[in-house]
Amino acid sequence: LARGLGVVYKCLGGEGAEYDGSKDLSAALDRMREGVDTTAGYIKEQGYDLRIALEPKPNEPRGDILLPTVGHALAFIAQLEHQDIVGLNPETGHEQMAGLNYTHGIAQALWAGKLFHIDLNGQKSIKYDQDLVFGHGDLTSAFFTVDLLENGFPNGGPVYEGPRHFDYKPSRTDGYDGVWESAAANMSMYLLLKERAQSFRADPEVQEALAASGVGELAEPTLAAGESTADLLADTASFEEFDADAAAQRSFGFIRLNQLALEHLLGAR
Ligand SMILES: [Mn+2]
Repeated sequence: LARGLGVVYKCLGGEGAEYDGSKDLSAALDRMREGVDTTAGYIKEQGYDLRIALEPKPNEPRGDILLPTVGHALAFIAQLEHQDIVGLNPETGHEQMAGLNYTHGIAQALWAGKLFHIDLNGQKSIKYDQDLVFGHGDLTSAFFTVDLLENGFPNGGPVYEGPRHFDYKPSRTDGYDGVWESAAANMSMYLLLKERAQSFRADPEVQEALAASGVGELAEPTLAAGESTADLLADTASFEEFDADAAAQRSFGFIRLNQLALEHLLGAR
């Protein structure tokens, strides 16, 4: 399934099982690996400008789909011969059907250089695949998804440069006009959240709260440049003389930071 920008093959979203005794899971994974590698090898052999993006999903239509989440798919890709042209197309609702955090999922795919494409939509917790308009499910999660896609990680790092794509279904209760209106609603929600996320990042109070929460400190490596594990062991400040009580005095202010995010999301700032 060609989807533009060299991304193809929204695949393996339906292969699974109802009955564990009916499957040899090791052989099933071998066959999936063979299938993807054969296709990827053919793409290279023909010189096509195509890449493969796997779209994980935990269930539906099968009771248990193989490669149910972003994490499973990343581990599968690491076993491939042609892993350089195989990545992910994570869908908002699919991760949320597994009770997982979609923003965390795409963040790890981005960190691994595997976020080839995205399917944005809305889902209300663990149930059937709803494919609602983006933002019409978990709105707070949608805000942080757009914040990551548009503003990147707080301390820099890989940036998503692929299409902003929606995979939703118009509601059966809407008429033909509603099909177009709901398609526009996805784009409108994304642009509204983009404006809100930019307002969040630009707020000096947010910048100060991010610093107080130690978000910048996360970018500091454990070992300084040139420092060895022997140096670390010799440094008594990191264990023997570490003052746990003093460290426990620090308040990280995560709730204040989250409240600031929600106030920006609601347009109260
Ligand atoms: Mn999809």
